[in-house]
Amino acid sequence: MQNMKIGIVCFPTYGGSGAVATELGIELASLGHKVHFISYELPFRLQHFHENIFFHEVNVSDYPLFEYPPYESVLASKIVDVAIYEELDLLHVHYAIPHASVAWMAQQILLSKKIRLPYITTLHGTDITLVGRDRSFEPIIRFSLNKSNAITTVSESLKRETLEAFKIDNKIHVIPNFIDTREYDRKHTRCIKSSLGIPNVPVLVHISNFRKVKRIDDVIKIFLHVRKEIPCKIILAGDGPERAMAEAMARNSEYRKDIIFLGHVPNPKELLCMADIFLLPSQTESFGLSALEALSMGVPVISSNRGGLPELNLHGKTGFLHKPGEVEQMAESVLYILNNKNTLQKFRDNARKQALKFDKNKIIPLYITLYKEIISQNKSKK
Ligand code: GMT
Repeated sequence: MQNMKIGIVCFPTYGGSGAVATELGIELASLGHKVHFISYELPFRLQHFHENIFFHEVNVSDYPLFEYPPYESVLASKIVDVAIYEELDLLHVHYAIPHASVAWMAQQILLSKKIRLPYITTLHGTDITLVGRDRSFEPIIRFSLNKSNAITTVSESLKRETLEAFKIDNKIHVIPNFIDTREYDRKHTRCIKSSLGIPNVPVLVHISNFRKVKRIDDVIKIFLHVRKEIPCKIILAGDGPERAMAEAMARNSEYRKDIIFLGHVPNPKELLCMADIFLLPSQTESFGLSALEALSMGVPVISSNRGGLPELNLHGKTGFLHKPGEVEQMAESVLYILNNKNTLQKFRDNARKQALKFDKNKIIPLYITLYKEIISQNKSKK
């Protein structure tokens, strides 16, 4: 099959799904495929000019008549436009809500013009959590998933959860998150702890969008337990709704000088290269891309044991897993690793070895194979 023309719809802001969608697009483009990103903003990881990558902005005007901007309708029209004029072979949407239902709408409009555009939906987790909280989303998610030409989830755990939450007739393909292990390599990253005024003490790192699901209060609690035992620092990167609460916790503590809030960092590896431990005590993670980034940089991970995390973080090898909220146990695991240089080195080596299993060169071909299968099925229907 010749080079493909792929449309990618994703949320552009900070977050794992946008990162996965963008890195996938960049890799496909580097292999010669034409990639058309369709989103309301330039995806945050699309910082440079790339050959074969095109961006189509979904511009929702503020009509005084509407209380809610008609984002879905504008997106559907944009997909139709791009599909016709760029002759897309396939559309890949990230998130069922609202992208899968919009993809179906666009597909129907195109069909009325005798154009068949297959779409693949990748689930990243929050759709399923959302439905757990609000069943009113169930009909639209179930419908748009069953109408997808293929569904992928980022872990076995998310596949199980999806099948439990919805009656799905389609096959679900598990394609985990991936990483460029050559880029995320401690050996090739110039790292200067002193640039953050950090003396030679262990550094704990947490990176997220500070949503409630990340349990940022637990991150601070774990650190305070560890800090009582040994001198160390923690760097928290990212921003979001829980940041003010976390800052208040830090400011009220006697160790406030050891807790650094950095805000958004454009390139996590520049921070992870300073880290001795990565903390991810989330209530759940469908995969945990930030933990994979840490492992690839040779940083052991102390995480919760929910969602897809046990598929990535190996208990007693690449880090430790505990139930959400078990902050003392998590702190003990941090101390166990930090208290002995050889133990830390062993965990670092295991972390790197585990990350290599998720290298982009192993995972991206899984998407390409699926794309080709769906495109050729679509062509045979014509
Ligand atoms: O973790 C977040 O809050 C961001 C979220 C997103 O949609 O961008 O991440 C989800 O998708 C990532 C990429 O597949 C996964 O690595 C994250 O584990 C997942 N987050 C959750 O399940 C909470």
